[in-house]
Amino acid sequence: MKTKQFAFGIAVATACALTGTPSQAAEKLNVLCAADDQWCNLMESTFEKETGVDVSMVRKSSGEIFAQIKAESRNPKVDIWWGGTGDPHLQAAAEDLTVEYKSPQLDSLLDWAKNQAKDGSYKTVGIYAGALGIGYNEELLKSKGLPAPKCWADLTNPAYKGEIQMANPNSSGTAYTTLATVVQLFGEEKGFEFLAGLHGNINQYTKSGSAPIKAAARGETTLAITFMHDMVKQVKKGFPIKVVAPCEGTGYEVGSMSIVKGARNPETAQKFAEFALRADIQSLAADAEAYQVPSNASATVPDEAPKLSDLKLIEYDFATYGSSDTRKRLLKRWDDEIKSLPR
Ligand code: S7P
Repeated sequence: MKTKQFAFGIAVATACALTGTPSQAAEKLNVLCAADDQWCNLMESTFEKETGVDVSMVRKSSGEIFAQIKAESRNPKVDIWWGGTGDPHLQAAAEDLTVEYKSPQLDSLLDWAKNQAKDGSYKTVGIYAGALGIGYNEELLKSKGLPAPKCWADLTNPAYKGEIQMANPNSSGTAYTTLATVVQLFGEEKGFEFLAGLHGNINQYTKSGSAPIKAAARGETTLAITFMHDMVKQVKKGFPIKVVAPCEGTGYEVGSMSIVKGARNPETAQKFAEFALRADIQSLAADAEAYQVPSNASATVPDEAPKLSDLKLIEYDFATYGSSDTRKRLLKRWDDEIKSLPR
């Protein structure tokens, strides 16, 4: 991206020097993207091709994006935040870091996407959904003689010591969804007891949410906690990954999009938001091996997308777990009581 911009700059400067006319600056857009790189890149190139806008797209994890937007709030450098779990988008809305934008396409969206917009006072909107699960490398599990997990509770079995990987919930939206899910499933005290037991079996807390299942695919960890659609991607690539829907039920994300308050290119950000909500654009996700359920009711749902209606989904309380107080409190409690425990 940088090389392209540089080359473009030289070409324009040379043309101006020859003709003596001032250059007309290309429309620009700064996007922070929390989906997988492949999908971020596809969105960038498709939007650039369609509109001629010069997009700078950077991939980061959801918690990191929230922290960056908050840190830059007096002098925002980002125009739009596309993708990533919905809770930090809601927190950004509540902290007035993002702006209200009611898309004319709202009525074309599924209820969970509209509810996300309502919960966030229309400062955010749902773009896709996906459920959490447990994934494991079947060959590694067999070779180590380990039992196949069926439930969240199984993950505290000491037989799995050093065999499980998940992300750090401070940086990763996936891992915060995991934390909020177990608290909603088991209650806060029991949920933290579960997390303490799980901690004893964790080999690494990664920065990115999908990293653990990629590591399982490569044989670097036996088990991983991630979104099921990220597991399906590895299965499709031919890796021996098994996807488990935990027996107690599971949480899910409403992947979201928000326009940053004080964005330098607010109209172009709205243009991108409209582009990202369109059915034809959401239908491209499978081309980037992204298997979430799209929010536009007319978009094509990839055949590979785990069917949310077949899963025992909890009634995830997005308003509570995306609120500033709850998210800050749970992350602090996780840092104080879980992360610091010996392993
Ligand atoms: O890979 C796609 C996906 O799982 O990544 C997003 C998630 O927030 C990843 O970033 P984190 O590192 O913050 O966990 C999800 O929204 C998306 O479905």
